[in-house]
Amino acid sequence: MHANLKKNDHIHIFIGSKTSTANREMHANLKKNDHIHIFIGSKTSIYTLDCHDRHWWKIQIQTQTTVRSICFEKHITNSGAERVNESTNYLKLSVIGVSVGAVAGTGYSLYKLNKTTTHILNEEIFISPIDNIPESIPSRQILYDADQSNLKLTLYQYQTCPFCCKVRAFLDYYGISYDIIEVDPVLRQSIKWSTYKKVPILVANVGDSYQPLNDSSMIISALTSYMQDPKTSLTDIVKCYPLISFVDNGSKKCDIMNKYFIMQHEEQSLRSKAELDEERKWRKWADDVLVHTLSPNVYRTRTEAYQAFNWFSQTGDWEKLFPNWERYMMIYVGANAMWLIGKRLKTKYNLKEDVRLSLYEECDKWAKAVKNTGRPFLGGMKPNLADLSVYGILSSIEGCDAFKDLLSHSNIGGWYVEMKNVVNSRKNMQIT
Ligand SMILES: N[C@@H](CCC(=O)N[C@@H](CS)C(=O)NCC(=O)O)C(=O)O
Repeated sequence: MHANLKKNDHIHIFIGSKTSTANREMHANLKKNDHIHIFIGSKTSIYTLDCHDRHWWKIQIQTQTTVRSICFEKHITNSGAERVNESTNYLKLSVIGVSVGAVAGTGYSLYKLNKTTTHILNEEIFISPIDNIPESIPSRQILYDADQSNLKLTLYQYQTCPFCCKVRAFLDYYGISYDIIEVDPVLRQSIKWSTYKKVPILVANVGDSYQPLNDSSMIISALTSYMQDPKTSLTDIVKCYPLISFVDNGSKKCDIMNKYFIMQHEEQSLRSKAELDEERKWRKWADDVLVHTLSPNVYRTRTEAYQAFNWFSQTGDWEKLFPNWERYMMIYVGANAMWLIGKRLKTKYNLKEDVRLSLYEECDKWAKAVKNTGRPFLGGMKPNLADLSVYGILSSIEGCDAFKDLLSHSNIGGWYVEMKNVVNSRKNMQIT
C-alpha cells in the first residue's frame, strides 16, 4: 500500500532498543541534523534527522512524495555533509538489526515495508492467511444483535490475561460478535497450529481461509482500521503490521511494527493529530508500564496469589473446561510460580518496595490525564482506544485484593465505573 506524504509530515524510524552496546554506539553516532539516506520507491532520498526518543528517530519530509516502500540505504552523513566512515556505519547498522517502520505523523498512512537488504539484520514476517485451523469447540460465543462488522472472529485467549481482557473490552464496546476458545495454559493444544505462541490470537474468517491477528494492540489497531475502511480487506490491513525481528542485547527479539497506529485516510480522521498522539501515548503506556504493575501486586503474597488463581478458575470456568487434575495443578503450581515470578518482576520493572504504591501512582497518572480533559473519558464523551486498553487491562484483576485496594487508594474508581457501564451497556448479548 502506498502513502502520500506531505511536506512537514514525519516518519519515525525504529532503530531498536538503546540498551545494547551496539545501539548505544548507534545513538552516539547519530546527531540531530545528521542526514540519512532512505530508499523511497525507486530512488534514494536524503532526510535530516530531527529528534529521537528511546527507540525512534524522527525525520521530516521535505517535499511531497509517494512512499511505496522504505528501507535504509547505505549512507549516513554528518551534518556538515561530511561523510562518516560508511563501512563502519554499515557494520553498526547490521549489528543493531535496524528495523524500519514507516508511520504516519499527521496524514493518512498505509506503509508497506520493503524487503530487507542484506546489510540490515532485519527480518520481516507478514502474517499470512492460513488454509486450515483444526476445529475447536468454542468455550463461549458472544453474539451482538446489532453487529454489522461482517466479521467472523474467534478469540484464542486466557480469560484473565490482561491483553485478552483488553481485546474483549474493545470487541464488547463496539458490539462485534466473537467466539472464544479458552486456551489451556499448560498444554496450549488449541493454538498448536500457530507459530505465535502467545495469547490473544484473533482469527478472522476471510473467504475460505483464516487470517490470524497476533498481539492485543495490533488486533485493536487492525480492527479499528478495518471498521474505518471496510473496503480494504483485513488481510491487506494486516500487511501494515509486519513482525520485525532485531537483535537487542545479544538476543533476537520481535515486535510488531505500527501496532499503535490506525491505518486511515486523512480525510476520514475526525480527530486532531494531538488527540491521536495522546491516545497512542497512553495505549503504549498501558502495555509498557501499567501492565507491569499488575503481577507483583496480584501475587504479592502467597495468600494473594492463591486467591487470584481461585478467582481465575472461577471467572475462567476452569471447572467446566479443564479436568480437575489440571485445574488443581494450574491453581497450585501457578500460584506458587507467580508468587516467585512477581518478586522478580518487581525488581525488573523497578517497582516501589510497597508495590501497591507503584500501582496507585500509575493509575493516578491516568486518572489525572482523564480529569484534564474535563470530560468522562480520555477520548472525551466517548472512550477512545486508550480508555478501552486501560480499562481492559485493569478488568483482568477485578476479583483480586489489589483491585479493591486500588479503588480505595487511587482516583481511578469514577472513571473505571463509567467505563464498565459503557462497555457493558453494549453487551446486548446472548451467551450460547
Ligand atoms: N504483546 C502481547 C503480549 C501477550 C502475552 O504476553 N500474553 C501472555 C499471556 S498474558 C502469553 O500468552 N504468554 C505466553 C504463555 O502463556 O505461554 C499482546 O499485547 O498481546
